[in-house]
Amino acid sequence: MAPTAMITGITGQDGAYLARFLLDKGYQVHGMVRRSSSENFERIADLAGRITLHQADLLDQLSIVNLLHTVRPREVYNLAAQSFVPTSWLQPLLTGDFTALGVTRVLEAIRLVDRTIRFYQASSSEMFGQVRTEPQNEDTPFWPRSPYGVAKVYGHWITVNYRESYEMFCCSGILFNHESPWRGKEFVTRKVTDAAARIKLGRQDRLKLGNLDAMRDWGFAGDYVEAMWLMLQQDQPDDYVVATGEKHTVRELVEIAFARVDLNPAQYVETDPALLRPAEVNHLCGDSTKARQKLGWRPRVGFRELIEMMVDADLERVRAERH
Ligand code: NAP
Ligand code: F7E
Repeated sequence: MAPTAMITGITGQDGAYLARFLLDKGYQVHGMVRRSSSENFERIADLAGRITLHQADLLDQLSIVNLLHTVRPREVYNLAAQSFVPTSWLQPLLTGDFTALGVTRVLEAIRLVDRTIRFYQASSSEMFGQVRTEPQNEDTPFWPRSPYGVAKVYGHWITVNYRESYEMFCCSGILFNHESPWRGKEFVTRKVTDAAARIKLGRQDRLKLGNLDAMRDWGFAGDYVEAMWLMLQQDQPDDYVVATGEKHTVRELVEIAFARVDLNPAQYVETDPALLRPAEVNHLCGDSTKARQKLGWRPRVGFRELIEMMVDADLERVRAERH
């Protein structure tokens, strides 16, 4: 019989890639979506009929319990979160409720309904924050720099705790930044690739950015969802860093994106102090040796290829827009 998976956050970037990955593996895929007055299923629209969506909310314990009773999955991937770092300063309590306590609600539902369900938690390199050592691996101490990062540290440790307390199969994937043409437009990669496309096509004049010196270890989301799945196929649950091991500045990202459309960024890009963060994560670079050795995982798409893929997709999308 086909294995069944339940994805929270299926409408997000990673949910859309993971749903396709699991369908290709022969899974029955179920997704949890929250109620909204207007549907926002753009990333999974073409999967209609192949996946089953259910209304529930990370804020509502009973809805998650009922969902697991109905679906009875073998695997649960908890991808839902308030995931935008700047919003976490504007809405720190809501971020804590979704991104931290939401994890406990899913774990409690699993504990009540079926403790053999395998659980994946979407942890983040933002937990390392003000990094102590480089590159960061599973043993690097956490020093989160935003309410989002703090909430993810809670989510990570509660996942470890349910594994240790109840012998549940709980894994925490500490994923470094991963991007794609489906990345939300507020994140810096997509903001830049979308702007490069719009400026090239005469639909935008300027691009305002914050800290151009920030460095990130950017990979491709399509590669990273494979690591999530691999973690749940092992004999023992564990935690893994997933990263490329290369870091680049926001400035380099801008240069590659604008070069792709033959434009000089100096003519269009300006910095705006309003986009600087109250506390910045200046640089991150991951060491995914454990994932490479134990899971046999490796990233396939490099940084330049990723940014060029995103610019090309944005050019196509902007060209197709009516104006
Ligand atoms: P995303 O595009 O922002 O998607 C977030 C998802 O969470 C959306 O489907 C959203 O639904 C859902 N959600 C938010 N609040 C919810 C609630 N109260 N109840 C139910 N669903 C809710 O994020 P992503 O980039 O795919 O990331 C997936 C996960 O990995 C997140 O937990 C993120 O924090 C984590 N992560 C991401 C990265 C990265 O670089 N992408 C790196 C490390 C960790 P709506 O469509 O209704 O808003
Ligand atoms: O910022 C700098 C900004 O918002 C990256 C989330 O998926 O990855 C993501 O969090 C860097 C920061 O991602 C702008 O200051 C400069 O240093 O794309 P971002 P993030 O904050 O790293 C982690 C792993 C997650 O877990 C999160 O969910 O870019 N930056 N200028 C800017 N960033 C934005 N957004 N906008 C700018 O104008």
